[in-house]
Amino acid sequence: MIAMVTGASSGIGYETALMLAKNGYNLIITGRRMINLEKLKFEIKNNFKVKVEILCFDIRKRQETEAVFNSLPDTWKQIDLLINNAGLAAGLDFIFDGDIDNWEQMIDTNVKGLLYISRLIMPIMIGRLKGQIINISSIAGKETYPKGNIYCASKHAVESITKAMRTELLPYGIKVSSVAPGMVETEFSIVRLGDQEKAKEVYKGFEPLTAKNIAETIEFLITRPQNVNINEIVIMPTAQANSTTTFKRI
Ligand code: NDP
Ligand code: 8X3
Repeated sequence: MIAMVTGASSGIGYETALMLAKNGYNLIITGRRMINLEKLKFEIKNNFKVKVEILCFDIRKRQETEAVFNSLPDTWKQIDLLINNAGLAAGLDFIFDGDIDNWEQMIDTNVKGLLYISRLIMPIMIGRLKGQIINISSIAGKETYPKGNIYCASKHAVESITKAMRTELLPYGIKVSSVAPGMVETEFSIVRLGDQEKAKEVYKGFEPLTAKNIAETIEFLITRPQNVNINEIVIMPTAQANSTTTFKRI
């Protein structure tokens, strides 16, 4: 069995790759930071008897994405499980005040990048009449909160694309799900705010989700019997009711 995890160089993707290795999947791990991907490969190789292939590329770049994927040997292209995880939030500003470069980065990564990689892999799954795709959405794909605007829009798009994939891949026996977490402490807020200290403040006074919590949720999805598909899961920290209501003890 072969799984591809996009955005495996940190956070949810990193932990998901470890969980999949534990479940016996040979892995294609992707991201832009080669050093992190090498570290993950080393950790997997030290702990599990599975093969690991690194694909280092920027998912926003369509031609680069296609060329890197096409460079894989045919055996590696027979992907059973695709975890569309690579993504980010850039900035936290009102829409009337927003940084258009940030908007482009979020749309290009979270929406277009997810589509580029899926477009390469879906025909292979269709040809084999099997496969599973799990798209990492967010509570931001279910709700829209102030200053979340374009990030929320990009994750609403992920929700919509997930539903389209599930409908269109139905005749081919391919399972499609989305996982929509609330706040998970990863590099997410460091990337969003561009500042380690400000990022720490986001998780102060309550216990956020961990990347491992999300990997375990994905493990539940991939271990259901063949006749069962979980369409979507919303997973929140116990202290977070929705995108704007978090109970903090500070
Ligand atoms: P991290 O910042 O820790 O990880 C993000 C991953 O995405 C990294 O591996 C990064 O790799 C990759 N990535 C980002 N941009 C690109 C790009 N242009 N090309 C290739 N890879 C890219 O954050 P999380 O683990 O938290 O985020 C993973 C997913 O989970 C995202 O889709 C995020 O929106 C979603 N999510 C996160 C939540 C949270 O609170 N943390 C909650 C809900 C959803 P590299 O930098 O090496 O390219
Ligand atoms: C990340 C969670 O609430 O910051 O998707 O949008 S949130």
